[in-house]
Amino acid sequence: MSTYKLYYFNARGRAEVARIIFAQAGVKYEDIRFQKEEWMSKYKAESPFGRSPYLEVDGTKVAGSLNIARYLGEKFGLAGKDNLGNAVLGGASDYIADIGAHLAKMFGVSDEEKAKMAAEFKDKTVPQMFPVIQKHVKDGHVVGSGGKLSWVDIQAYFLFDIISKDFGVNLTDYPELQKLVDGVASEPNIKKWIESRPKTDF
Ligand SMILES: N[C@@H](CCC(=O)N[C@@H](CS)C(=O)NCC(=O)O)C(=O)O
Repeated sequence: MSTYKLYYFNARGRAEVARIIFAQAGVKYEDIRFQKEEWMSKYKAESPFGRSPYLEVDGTKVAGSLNIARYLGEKFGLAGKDNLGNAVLGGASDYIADIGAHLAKMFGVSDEEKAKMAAEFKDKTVPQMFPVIQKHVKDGHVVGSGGKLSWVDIQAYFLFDIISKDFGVNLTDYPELQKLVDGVASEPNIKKWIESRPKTDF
């Protein structure tokens, strides 16, 4: 049995998909959370590329939030139905990350600028990108897994849940995405984690 340590700020952010995967798989890990000061004075130098999150598996450090999610998904049976399925899922993951990149740009800008960017995201990006990703979701699962829960469903759930709650995007206009979000949120292990996880601003 491997030993896992996940390092990130005390936030959901880019580490939360990995945490939800651990919760779903019922696998124990150390959820190491630091403040900005500790990041700068200690963890940044210890991380593989000076960025977080990073995951330590039996002493080996792995970087990149989606790379970590894919590694854990494949290890814990939350992956594609075969190699080709993994590749199909990977393409959807990439596109979902492109949607998420629009939100990441809103960090650290003024409130006024953020409001402008959020309105543009809701009015332009969502109608452009949501119909495209929705075509790759069938019966509440991103295509590629053979109709079962995958790490990309969890990635999609995490992002679409934020978009609907914090950006006022009505997912009922995108029924497959709504079904995916509801399905992932109602997985018993995930539900338990969401109810019990540390409360943070983002
Ligand atoms: N592509 C990377 C991006 C990692 C990243 O930008 N992490 C930020 C936190 S969300 C970070 O480490 N910032 C602190 C720093 O660069 O010193 C990933 O997805 O893991």
